[in-house]
Amino acid sequence: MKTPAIALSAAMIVAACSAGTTSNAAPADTASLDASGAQPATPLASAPFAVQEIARFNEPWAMTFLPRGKQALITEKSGKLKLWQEDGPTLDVAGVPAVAYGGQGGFGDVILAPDFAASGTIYLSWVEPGSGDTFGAVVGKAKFVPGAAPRIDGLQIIWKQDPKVTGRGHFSHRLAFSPDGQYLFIGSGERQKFDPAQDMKANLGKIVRLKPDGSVPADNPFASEGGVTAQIWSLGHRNILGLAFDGSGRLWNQEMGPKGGDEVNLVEAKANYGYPIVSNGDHYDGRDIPNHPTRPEFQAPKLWWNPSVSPAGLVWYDGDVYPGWKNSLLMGALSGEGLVRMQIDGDTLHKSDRWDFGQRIREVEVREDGTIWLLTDGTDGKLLKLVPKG
Ligand SMILES: [Ca+2]
Ligand SMILES: [Ca+2]
Repeated sequence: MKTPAIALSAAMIVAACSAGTTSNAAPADTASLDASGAQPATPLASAPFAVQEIARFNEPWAMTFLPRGKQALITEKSGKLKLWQEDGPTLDVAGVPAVAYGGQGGFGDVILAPDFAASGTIYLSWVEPGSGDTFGAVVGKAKFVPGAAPRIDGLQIIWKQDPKVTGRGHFSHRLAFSPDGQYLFIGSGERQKFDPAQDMKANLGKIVRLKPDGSVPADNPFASEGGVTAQIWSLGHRNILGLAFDGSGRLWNQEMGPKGGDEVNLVEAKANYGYPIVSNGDHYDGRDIPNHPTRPEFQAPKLWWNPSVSPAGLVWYDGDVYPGWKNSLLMGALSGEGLVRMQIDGDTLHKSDRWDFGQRIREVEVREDGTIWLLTDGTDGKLLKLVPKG
């Protein structure tokens, strides 16, 4: 969809004004920007932070801080789990599974169990091969054992993508626990196969909801149907690369659209987000996919981007370190080479900032001290700290 010239010029004025603002309230004239696919990027020079390089990793994919934030676990796509230490060397964590590395696949997400302080349990996702030339993402839990030679013990697979299919794209395999610690949510991509996102006999193109041991909660919306259908929380998703709960306990996801149409959605039980029947993007070969407004029975995104920014990573921010950022969602961008901030305003999201890093951002995390840390993409991927400007 072509952006009307009048909307774009309004967007540029908003972007120019937002650099110096410290207000949580979005000006009324952001409405046209929020309702369009547009969001101009702002140079880093005007950002309320400086960017500090901390360390480098080989194709880092995801990270999570350990309690107190002096250490972090970082996955590398080719199959390593690293323990980064602020006051010590970065160490390899032993005992990790073999991963099917290639295309978009390999090691995926890493998160802490809600009871990590007592149990040491972590959750990991990765890609495993199936029969023939097929692949699928899996999720496992294990105990993290710290020390000079850190390792994981008792790795147990608790979930698998079903069915395994050919190709090495759109695994998603992003993980998030509900704030009450009772439910594990998994983003499961449609594996570049389109129709599985609407197929209730496949758990591809879905967000699934499990108990921490991988069993299906009795109150899942399709629990009575059994099989992988019982796992499904929401459907019609494409390639989910970020899940985050906000302070109200609501789940948000971002997902890559096809050619255009990247989305941020408010995730609701039983809701159908419409892919591949509708998208504000279109097929890469130029064939049309009807836009969301043509089929109001599907849940429309709260925000969307066209051209694509290629979202990666999503966190909810509630700190005070960067003025005016309280109650925001922060999302990395791969092709968009930057960081997107979205202010939450009730059920509305605003395109509040888009900072131009000139580097593909793969992952976003918040440390206990309220500072934001990023991973850049690629074989010389960087761990970056956003140091607030005084
Ligand atoms: Ca993370
Ligand atoms: Ca379309």
